[in-house]
Amino acid sequence: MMKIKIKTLCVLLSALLVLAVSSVFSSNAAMCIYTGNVQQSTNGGVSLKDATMIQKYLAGVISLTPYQKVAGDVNGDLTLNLKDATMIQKYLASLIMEFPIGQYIVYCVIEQGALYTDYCSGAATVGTPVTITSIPRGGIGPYSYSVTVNGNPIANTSTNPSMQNTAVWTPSAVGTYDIKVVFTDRLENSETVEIPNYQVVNNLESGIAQVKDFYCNNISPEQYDNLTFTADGFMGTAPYEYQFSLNGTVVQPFSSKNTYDLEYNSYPAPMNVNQILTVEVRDANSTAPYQSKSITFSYSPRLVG
Ligand SMILES: [Ca+2]
Repeated sequence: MMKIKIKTLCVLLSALLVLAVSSVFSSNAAMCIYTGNVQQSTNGGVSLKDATMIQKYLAGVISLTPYQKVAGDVNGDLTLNLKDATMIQKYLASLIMEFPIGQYIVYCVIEQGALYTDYCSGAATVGTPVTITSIPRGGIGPYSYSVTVNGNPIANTSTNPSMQNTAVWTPSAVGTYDIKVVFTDRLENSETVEIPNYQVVNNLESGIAQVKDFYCNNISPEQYDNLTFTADGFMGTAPYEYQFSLNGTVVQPFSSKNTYDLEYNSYPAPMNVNQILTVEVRDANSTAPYQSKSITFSYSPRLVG
């Protein structure tokens, strides 16, 4: 017995995903996995052979690709076990009409998302715990994260790779560091993001406001991604005010708002050319010199898959 799903539905969903302008998903090559279709039959159908393949895999008789394992996890508990084989049998016997995970998974290729620290380069001092956050785009989660500094796994991370997208690193010496995160999705596809030349200093001048962090939600934007830049001030005297400039022109004057939203239709032309977004931070004593940080970014054409 084989149940064949309507493939056009999945194709349609893929197309809708492409049309949905979102910075969470990339439009690059939207793809589809038919759940239950462990044997990868081209019509996307599910048959008894799929349940049998899971059983053989569990018995160590055959191996399955990561793709096949995701397809076989029909109950969506992130593991492939006998429950999935049984559920496929129930589905074929029409005891259930659909799988808990749904009949298909639409996804895009894994891509660089965001990578940032709660102390930007030059704002971290020796002995300060620095939280490194990375956010992948695309792929199929959950993701695992391997975080290294100068090639060494972070000591206080209990497991590396870890399933947490944050890691805490406490620099013990002044210097320049390379922070690197490799994230891997359930299909075992990986992407690497990196902060090179991260500066750790001995101390900061406490009397004036400093930029504690400044980051963008997307480090490899495409044509129709909306971007959000976030900054935080510290030192000096709170509260802080923030002013944002794009390529030297003020686009958001000083205010308490610490984020700047760059809508995709406000991108400065042309594509693939470096743009510079600068934040200035001033504290309650605005006579103090403003501290500034910049992010250089560019955006590429959206490739419609
Ligand atoms: Ca499962």
